[in-house]
Amino acid sequence: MTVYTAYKIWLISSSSKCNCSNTVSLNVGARPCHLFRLASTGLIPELGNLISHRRQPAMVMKLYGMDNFNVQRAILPLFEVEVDTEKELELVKVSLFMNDNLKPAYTAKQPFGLIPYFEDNDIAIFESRAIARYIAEKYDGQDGSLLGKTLKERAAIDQWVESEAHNFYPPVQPMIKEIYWARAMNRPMDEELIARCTAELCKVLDVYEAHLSSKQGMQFLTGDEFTFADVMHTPYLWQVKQLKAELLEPRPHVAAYAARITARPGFQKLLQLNWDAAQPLH
Ligand SMILES: N[C@@H](CCC(=O)N[C@@H](CS)C(=O)NCC(=O)O)C(=O)O
Repeated sequence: MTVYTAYKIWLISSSSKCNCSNTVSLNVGARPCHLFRLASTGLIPELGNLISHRRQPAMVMKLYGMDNFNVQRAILPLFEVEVDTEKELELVKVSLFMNDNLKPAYTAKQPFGLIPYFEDNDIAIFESRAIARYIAEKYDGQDGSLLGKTLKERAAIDQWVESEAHNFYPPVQPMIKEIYWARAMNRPMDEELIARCTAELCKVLDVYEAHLSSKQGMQFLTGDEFTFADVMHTPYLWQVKQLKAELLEPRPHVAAYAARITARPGFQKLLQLNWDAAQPLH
């Protein structure tokens, strides 16, 4: 059974049409996809109206940022569910190199001065994981689900989502950041920081290696299906693969996992996102 064992939908017919009210009880283990399917039959016109906001790209979504891994994490779900990002996503460039993130026009939106920041009509969100979850929820069920179908699946997904934020990200982020900034500023790397982060990251990757090898043929973090937990890990694992491949070599299951998730068409398309064509920040 799914989390949603039943949806009880009160369809109040508009008084201009009739004075009655209809109660429709859907005992279908209903998830949003069931509602979409039912709506598409046209049997209950009011249902179509009720959920139409989830189907219509009333306005394009706006993503503020630049080519960056936290930014990638925020919108990878859009690419996984194959939203037409050329039509439905507008990019606004916030360059960290130009300190755009500290300009009042940006901090008025994102008070911590960090990228990314995201808008969808009247919904405005900062924090990449919150943005990603919003997108995954918005499109949940249209073409499968990144968020899991059962309570058990969702619990496992959430566990690995949290593991990314609290175990994987803390050592990997400063390490990758230091590599990029040292290159961009043409200065020597802080080797002590790199060594410290590498040592911490190795311990974390050992846990991932043990987990991914614990069941035969385990493709993704929670089993055979790519989920939101894998979305969370993709951009920084891609960086580890690119810049610190020697950390993956002794961990074959993590190496295969990293290869698998970063080869997905959605992520490969996301890597092509053209930030040069982004609008400037006003
Ligand atoms: N927890 C935030 C972190 C965002 C973050 O750290 N962004 C970095 C780029 S990777 C940033 O904007 N740094 C600007 C600065 O530190 O001034 C999120 O996930 O959105």
